[in-house]
Amino acid sequence: MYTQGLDEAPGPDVDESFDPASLLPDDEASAELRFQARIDAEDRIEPTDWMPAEYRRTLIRQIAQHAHSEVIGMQPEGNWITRAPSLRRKAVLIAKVQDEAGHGLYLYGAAETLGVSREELVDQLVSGEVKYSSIFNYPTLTWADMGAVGWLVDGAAIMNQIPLCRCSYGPYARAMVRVCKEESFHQRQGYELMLTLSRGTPQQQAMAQDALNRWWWPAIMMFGPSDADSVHSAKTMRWKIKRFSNDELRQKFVDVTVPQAEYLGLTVPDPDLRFNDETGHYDIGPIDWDEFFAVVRGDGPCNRQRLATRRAAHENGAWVRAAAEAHARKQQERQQSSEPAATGPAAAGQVA
Ligand code: BYC
Repeated sequence: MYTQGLDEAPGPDVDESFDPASLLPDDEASAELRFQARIDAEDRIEPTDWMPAEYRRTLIRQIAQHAHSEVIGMQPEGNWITRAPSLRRKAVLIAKVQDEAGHGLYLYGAAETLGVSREELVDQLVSGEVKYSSIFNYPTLTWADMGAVGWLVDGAAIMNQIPLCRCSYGPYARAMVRVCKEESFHQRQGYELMLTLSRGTPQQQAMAQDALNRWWWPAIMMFGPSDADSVHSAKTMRWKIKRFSNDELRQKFVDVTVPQAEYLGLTVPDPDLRFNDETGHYDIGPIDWDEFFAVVRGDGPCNRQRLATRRAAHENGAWVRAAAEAHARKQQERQQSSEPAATGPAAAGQVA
């Protein structure tokens, strides 16, 4: 509560020489200063270290949203496993979807180190209280979408997540290393699929173009609201959870992806897209923020379906969780009953 004043970057009418930490009780203020000094020195914060309550809350929010995104993110692709056009494509897609499940698990594990339980987080997801990435509320209509999702969605994810490998919170940063390696495989398989289609028949080329047309703007929006509207960026960047702002990452993504589209012989669906010689970056047309916020609010094309599917999977899996718990209990009981009774000097000492 005392730390709320530290949450926001100073507005134009704020005296910037004012130190909000001066409002905190002495020991808490100095703990905050020491904490920020560790962050500034690129030290890693570990679960047992002191941290401001707001840092903990922010990490739980971001890591949980990330975990939920991975879990919900299995649906648009899982939808195509039975319709993959060859055994090789099916095996690759199954592996990718399994990877997303694994990412969700590492991330729930990382969130648990902050004192929240996985059950609590999962309950928040299935009750629809919390967010997951907007991108997974769009439908995958054709096989080409498997290429576009891998190329663009995993491509955007990598751009966002590579800097998270240097996040100030140790368990999140370490989880991101493996996640990024796997995302890199996902991006390449998506691009290779797009390349195959774009070197194929006119119908296959048209499918690839149609998929790019539908996934380009949602992928651009994945990076979140513009910096001006990003409520969390100022503090997460000060705490080195985020290393780049939403707009910076979006620009990096555009700059690497446009030449990839050109190599495929596909057209990015943005009539305003231009390379700007002065800045050395691509300029893009206006983003439809009304669409973004509608999807984030729950009114995207597939929000209700995604959540209903997740909820049903959770309910249908209740017996598996109950069986796993019963098995763990039995094993524990067996272990306890087979442990030799304590004897000898140590036990004698305990009794004494
Ligand atoms: N969709 O202040 P801001 C994946 C929310 S998984 C929905 O800029 P922040 C993958 C934001 O949460 C992809 N909501 O927030 C998986 C906040 O709402 P709350 C997910 C969004 O946190 C399977 C509000 O808008 N990746 O890649 O500083 C297969 C204001 O935003 C979105 C991660 O989660 C969105 N797109 O920045 C393939 C990475 N954007 O919480 C791929 C980790 C923003 O105040 N997360 N919001 O109610 C992050 O890096 C950051 O959380 C974000 C947002 C850049 C996403």
